[in-house]
Amino acid sequence: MKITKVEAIEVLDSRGNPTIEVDLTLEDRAHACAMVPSGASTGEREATELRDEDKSRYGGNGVLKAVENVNGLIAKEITGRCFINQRELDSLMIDLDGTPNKSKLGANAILAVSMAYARAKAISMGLPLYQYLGGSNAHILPVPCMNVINGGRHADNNIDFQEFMIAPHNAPTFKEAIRIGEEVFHSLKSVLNIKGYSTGVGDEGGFAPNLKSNEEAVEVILEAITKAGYNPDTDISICLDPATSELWDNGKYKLSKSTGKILSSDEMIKLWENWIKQYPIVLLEDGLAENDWIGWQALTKELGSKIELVGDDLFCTNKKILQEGINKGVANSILIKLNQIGTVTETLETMEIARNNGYNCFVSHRSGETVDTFIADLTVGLNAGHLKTGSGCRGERIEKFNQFLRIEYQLKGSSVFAGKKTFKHVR
Ligand code: 2PG
Ligand code: MG
Repeated sequence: MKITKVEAIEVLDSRGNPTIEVDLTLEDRAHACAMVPSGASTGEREATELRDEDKSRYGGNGVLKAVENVNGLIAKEITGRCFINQRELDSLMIDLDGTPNKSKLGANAILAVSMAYARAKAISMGLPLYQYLGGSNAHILPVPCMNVINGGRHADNNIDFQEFMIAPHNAPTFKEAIRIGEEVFHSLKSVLNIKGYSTGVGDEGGFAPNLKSNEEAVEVILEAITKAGYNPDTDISICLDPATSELWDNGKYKLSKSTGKILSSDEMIKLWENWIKQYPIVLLEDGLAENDWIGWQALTKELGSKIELVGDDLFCTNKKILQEGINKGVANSILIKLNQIGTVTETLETMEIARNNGYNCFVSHRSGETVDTFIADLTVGLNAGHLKTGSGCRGERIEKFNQFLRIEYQLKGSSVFAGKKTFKHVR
């Protein structure tokens, strides 16, 4: 099936920053769009998000160059051509770019084409996107890890750690899990209200109050869970993404938004050990910084048999970096973000390597999102079992939950809700 048309325009993401949307049509008129998201706390080794750097537009954040790369070079190479599969198209774009981090054409340009092609092909083949991506065994609906308190780079408050998530795992279906999650989200709003805290939300839809300490963020969540009528741990666990690469300063961790304390790598590990003893935490993402590999080895030795340790900035969805981590005994799970690597094919390859080595795949949105729901289909397609895609509000986050509700409905009785066993080493 030939590609007959590919066209990009500049649109906006959830922070009001420009991003790219691609429209792609196949010979049989199958037609699809895709939009790419954008991060704030990005890993150093992520593929390049091409921005115009023209200060007269959007403070330099325009993506007209990326748009032009699609409408010019990429369109010229792929229009009128027939690709055997996703892999062939993605490889062509990787070669066309020719740089190790997609800095010539931009990972945003390449990924938008890659995703739009996947969608159009699925339509052309008469398959739902999750089946196109994962095959006929795609059937697991994930535990939605909902980021109900935002801190770090995602909120202007005094919390150092970026994400405090609830994982409603004790439910028969996704539909029930999301109901429970939303009930706790609303319960948390009233808990914060009663305490006189702000209930304004951060970039990912979680509340962003000023609190007495980082610990208090977990404590108000546990109170909200209980008040909503559920049990912390047996019904709902806690997942964290402190995004500690953002705290890393001269080989130490600086808690500058709260106390200003400076912690060594060992002290940071101790902090997590204590938190895990105290609270029902099942997953810790980027518990140490992307450049603290020695620390990561120690962290994995200490806690790797107790909880899921996810590498986000650490691995950047990059198969080579992941392999390095596997060889060095670092982490036991990887965060999956399509735009960290820049094509659908490379994302699937990284997930395969993770799987083959006993690592979990935790699928993720970005803090700057769009209403594109590709990651929902990716999560079900690859039976990844869990994902994070924001809190209980904000349209760009909720749209992913709605896509899961649609998929669960379509799969009728043949779907399975992942539940608590999806997390590694649950207690
Ligand atoms: C993260 C992400 C998504 P950002 O650190 O995991 O929550 O944040 O998109 O800003 O990198
Ligand atoms: Mg992260």
